[in-house]
Amino acid sequence: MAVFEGTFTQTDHMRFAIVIGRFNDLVTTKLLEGCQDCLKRHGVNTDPNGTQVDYAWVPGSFEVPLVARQLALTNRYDAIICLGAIIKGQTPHFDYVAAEVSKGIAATGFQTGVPVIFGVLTTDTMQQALERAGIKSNLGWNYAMSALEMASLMQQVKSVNVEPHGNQLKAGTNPTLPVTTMKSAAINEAIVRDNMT
Ligand code: INI
Repeated sequence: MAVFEGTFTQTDHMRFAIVIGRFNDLVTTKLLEGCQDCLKRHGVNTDPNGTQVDYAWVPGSFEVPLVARQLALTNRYDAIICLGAIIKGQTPHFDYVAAEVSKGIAATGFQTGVPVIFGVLTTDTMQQALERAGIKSNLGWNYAMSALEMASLMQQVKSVNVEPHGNQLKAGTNPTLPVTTMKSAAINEAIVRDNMT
């Protein structure tokens, strides 16, 4: 059997997209700098005119998942890094934006099979955000590390051949559905049955 683990080398063939929210750009531009620094030091050419990294600026964090998804669907990228800064204000806006962004980013990864990195800071104050974007540390660096690791890991996992035995289909089951989907379909049917009785 095997152990799959991402590496941080052999990056010359990798392609990334970085989606950045302009809202609180004092913070997001710093996260972007941290991200670029990390990618560069791992051999990635971060020049927007180069062949390895594309950049997309959006108005705020709320718009990040939509653009990330569209980019993921192109099949052009090994990983997508989403950067934003959501800072608690006097209104409940923070909670709405934060909830939608985190769900949207997670869904984008699941739906497309492309690693999508959650690089959106959620803090109570601007001071806390700045501390995480360069004053104490720069989490932009960490987000880029996650992107490198996931890009490498997914390449390995995708290259695994499907075994003819193991998850074998039983006679009479729908061969067009993956086994996991079949299981959840069976669970859904059971829930519907239970609710009807
Ligand atoms: N966008 C952010 O990225 N961070 C915030 O803190 C924020 N707050 O608090 O309002 C924010 N709002 C804008 C939002 O992301 C959308 O751009 C806007 O609502 C238009 O859809």
